[in-house]
Amino acid sequence: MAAVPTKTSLADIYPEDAVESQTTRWNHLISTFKSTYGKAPDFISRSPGRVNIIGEHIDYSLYEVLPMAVTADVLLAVSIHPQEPGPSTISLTNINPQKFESKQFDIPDTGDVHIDASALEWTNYFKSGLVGATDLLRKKRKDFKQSVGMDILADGTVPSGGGLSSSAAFVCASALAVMKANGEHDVDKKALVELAIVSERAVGVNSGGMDQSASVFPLQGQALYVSFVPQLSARNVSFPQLSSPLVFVIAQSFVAADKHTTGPVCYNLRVVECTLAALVLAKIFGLSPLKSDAGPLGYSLRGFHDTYIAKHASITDNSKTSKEDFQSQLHDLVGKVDAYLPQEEGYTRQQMSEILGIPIPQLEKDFMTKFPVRAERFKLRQRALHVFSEAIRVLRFMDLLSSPPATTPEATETLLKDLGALLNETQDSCRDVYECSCPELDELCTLARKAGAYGSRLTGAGWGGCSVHLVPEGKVDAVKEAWRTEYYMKHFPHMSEEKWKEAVVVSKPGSGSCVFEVKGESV
Ligand code: NG1
Repeated sequence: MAAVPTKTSLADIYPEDAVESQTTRWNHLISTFKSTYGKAPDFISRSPGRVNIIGEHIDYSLYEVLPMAVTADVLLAVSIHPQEPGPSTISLTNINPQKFESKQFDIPDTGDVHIDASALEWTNYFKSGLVGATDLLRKKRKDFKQSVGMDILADGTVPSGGGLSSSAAFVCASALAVMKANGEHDVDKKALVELAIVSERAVGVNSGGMDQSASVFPLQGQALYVSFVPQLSARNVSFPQLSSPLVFVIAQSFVAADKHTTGPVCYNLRVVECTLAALVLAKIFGLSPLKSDAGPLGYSLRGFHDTYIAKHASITDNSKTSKEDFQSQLHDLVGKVDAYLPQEEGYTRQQMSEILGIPIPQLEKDFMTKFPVRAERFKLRQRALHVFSEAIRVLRFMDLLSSPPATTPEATETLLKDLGALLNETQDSCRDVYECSCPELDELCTLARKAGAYGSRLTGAGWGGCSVHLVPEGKVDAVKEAWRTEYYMKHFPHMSEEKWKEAVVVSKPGSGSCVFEVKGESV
């Protein structure tokens, strides 16, 4: 079991060039805590945002993804109340109280907390971490009922709706804070990730599992290969040591992508489409009833894939299949989708009901009620094509990262170009097949490539938010300049210096969640 580490130095948390500015920020958090609550915090729980390098919109179909943690994070400074009978009180304030209003609520002595998912409250993310951690503590300790009370001051630098997964960072930091405040000193990373995935679904998003994994697991300087089959697991991945290093630049589109309001036509609809694609394919290939799995609605394209292979190739545990064979299975599935799900215009409820032999009301109840969707047609063909081809790209990207080290400048250039080409293919597929890009993200990608990026694509859910670019070290400034003059100045002519700093970040892989024991007045 790997436990969430307890750190005592910021140098163990952030890349070298960020330590100075982070020290100022952390000390400001501690002094604001003192002026707000009249005492010092007992500890700070931290969880970072992430950028997904490759593997977009396939985590909820249970295919592997490759994100990395970023420096931007959520910090929760916490002081624990002594345990007393009766309700316990949670006070939540934010370092930015104008934007995030202070709140207080009681946890009744039953220990159960209600979350109103219809209200867009920042404190809901804390509550969802609290509910998840309470459940876990109840499973661990028979006599555990109710969390202790806490005073909390939050400071988040992951832009919300910016595609860097601020919500997962907040939920993970919250759940970790609750565990720690209730006396858990060695919080298992995997248990924390699993509870954060379930918790985030309580706030109305049918989340995959990539973000929570990328927030909790990473070791500094490494990306993370996350697998969901046969169970959630993650492996830290080092980038190859090259004469010119891999530099990822993140650029905000500043188009807010609010998953909660757009869920019924964007994110949650994609989850429904992928789930139904799995069921329809299973039916077409005589594999019904498909065994239920860890997909958010109980079935996944990976579940269909493994079942198909079990039947046609007699492979009972496909997670042990070699990467080469797995890729050729995926190529075969791309061909099958092309031939057997021909309807470019999508499938109506009536058509899916006929294929599956499930009455429409049942179909709606099983797959469109928990997370409601608004759609007349469901694009099963396109969604399945994207998922299988994106799963192939992740494997090809991993192959390139682990290929024998490039020793000459020419070989390095070829490797970087090949990696970039895969990012570009992902962008094309997200834009044209999965339909999760937007004109602004496309524009950022086009500008970056013109200015010399090897590869450019949206990252995260899309429909706005963030983009990620693999850029030659010597061309970072040229790419930034192209965006500044041709994107940001055009779309946001009055952009402040501060916003500009937020807009573009050169990101090194950062470290995952940790607890920091506060001793004294500063860090
Ligand atoms: P964002 O919206 O960027 O945090 C979402 C999902 C991920 C994954 C990506 C698309 C949540 C919390 N996160 O990420 O699990 O599906 O979209 O690859 O729902």
